[in-house]
Amino acid sequence: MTKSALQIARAAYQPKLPKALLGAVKVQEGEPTQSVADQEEIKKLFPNTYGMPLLKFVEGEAQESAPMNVGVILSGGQAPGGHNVISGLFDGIKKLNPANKLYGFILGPGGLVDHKYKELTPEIIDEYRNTGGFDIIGSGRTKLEKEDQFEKGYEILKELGIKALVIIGGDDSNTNACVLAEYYAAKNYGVQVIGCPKTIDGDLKNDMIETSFGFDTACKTYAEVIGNIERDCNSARKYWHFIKLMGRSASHIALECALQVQPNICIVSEEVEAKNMSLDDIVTYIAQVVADRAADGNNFGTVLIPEGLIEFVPAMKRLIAELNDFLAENGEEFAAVERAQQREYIISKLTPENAAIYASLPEGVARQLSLDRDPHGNVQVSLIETEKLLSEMVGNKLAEWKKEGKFVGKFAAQHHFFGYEGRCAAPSNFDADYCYSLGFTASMLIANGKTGYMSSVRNTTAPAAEWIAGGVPITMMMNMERRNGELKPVIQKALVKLDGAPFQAFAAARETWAKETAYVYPGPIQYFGPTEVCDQTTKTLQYEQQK
Ligand code: FBP
Repeated sequence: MTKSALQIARAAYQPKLPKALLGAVKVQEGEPTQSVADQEEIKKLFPNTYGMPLLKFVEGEAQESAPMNVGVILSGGQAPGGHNVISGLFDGIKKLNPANKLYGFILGPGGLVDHKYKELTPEIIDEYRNTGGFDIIGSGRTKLEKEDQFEKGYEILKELGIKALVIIGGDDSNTNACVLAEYYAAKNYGVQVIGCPKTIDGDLKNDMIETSFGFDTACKTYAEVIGNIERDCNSARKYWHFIKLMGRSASHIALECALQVQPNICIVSEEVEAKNMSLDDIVTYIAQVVADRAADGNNFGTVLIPEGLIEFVPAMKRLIAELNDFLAENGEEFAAVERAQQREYIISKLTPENAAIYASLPEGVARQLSLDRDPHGNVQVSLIETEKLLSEMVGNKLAEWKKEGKFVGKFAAQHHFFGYEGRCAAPSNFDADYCYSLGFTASMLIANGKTGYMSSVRNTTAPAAEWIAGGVPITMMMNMERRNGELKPVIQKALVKLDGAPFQAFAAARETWAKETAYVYPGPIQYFGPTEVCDQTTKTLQYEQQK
């Protein structure tokens, strides 16, 4: 297979590990833990895995370790560094005993249920060290949540003599990992389950999990390209660039990119919700910045928009909910209405508040809201081209203001959506080191007989040697939430905190960034060179840890 020069050189990179993991390791137990909320309910649901202590690995004495087989699953959206979690896990178990074997389940959790797997040999692992992507075994979004799936999985785990399963995934996959850990513990099956925190969205984090892997590389990749756009924008001085950024719920990616590139505008969904802003409030805010810059002779700028925005606009949320219900009941009648009449038909059926909002939407978006539905009958919000929706509405508002003499400039927009471009980038040094350490730590949790834990590596703004490796009981991160009409134990999703240091830093600077052209051009991720260029963490982590 032909490889790029970078791929060849990067294969030889030896990821850095916390000092405590370099030699023999022993586990130090901390205080027992509690779930973040709803302690009584969660304790009842997880009698075998609730309340376990926090764990930390420290230097210890070398010990014999009996041979064991381990399984690994990649779950959900790709995130840079997944291959390094697997290579760290592989090296960790081989160090314990060279006879240990690692099996990868193919195409996500579905591979466990359908008994599709492959043994990961040293040759396979070496092909994938420090590379992006999840293609070593593939990923998938099958949810592991039913007893018959757990039993099907157990059949193959037993057949392969697998003692522990590592599930690399986001909040939902780790919730399911915890339920599986509890189930196997209750049944005395002797299979441990360990989770690893993955998602570019950055919304799986808490006091003990400082960041999910992949967030660092994905944001740096987007920030590079946004910086390039900013430079183009500042050179040609004729376009407003509307840039949508992945992150299906939380706005961490948009916020981190804003901190890196200092755009003229960044919308943060969590703020929109907290301030009960309408779509028109957002459009007016953007249009005002455009008008103010135009008054200074600057008919150009950049706007960052988080992917999940629409669902955080309270009025849009209500509209979407009514549309979902209405079309679920009246889908056939709607389908029979002539295409040209469909918009009017819907307007006539909605409550006045929602009808007014629906009527104000550009044709394309209104159509998307009434047509594109997922198999559960819900609108596919991620398909809505929010960047086009906003620029069109801003354009309309500016045209009105022009007539009133409130806008004197020109407005021409370009649109971008950055998501898939960053999810499989070659991991930055941070993600390469962090992921390798997470995988290695998972092997230590397994060796110490632990189950229901998430691998944790902390103190991540310090040099890797000073990182703290350990384990966090997954039940500690849980609370009860309503899902599909039922109360369920789930890991609490971490949204952007409006009183947190990253948002506060952004809020303090945004007025200046709006008016002035204060762009920062981060350039591409550097894999070789001085540590201050190659090993820097995200701004989010730096602000959160105030370094
Ligand atoms: P995970 O939460 O599974 O890590 O996936 C995150 C994500 O990349 C979102 O940012 C995005 O909305 C979604 O996946 C896209 O999903 P798909 O890969 O199914 O198109």
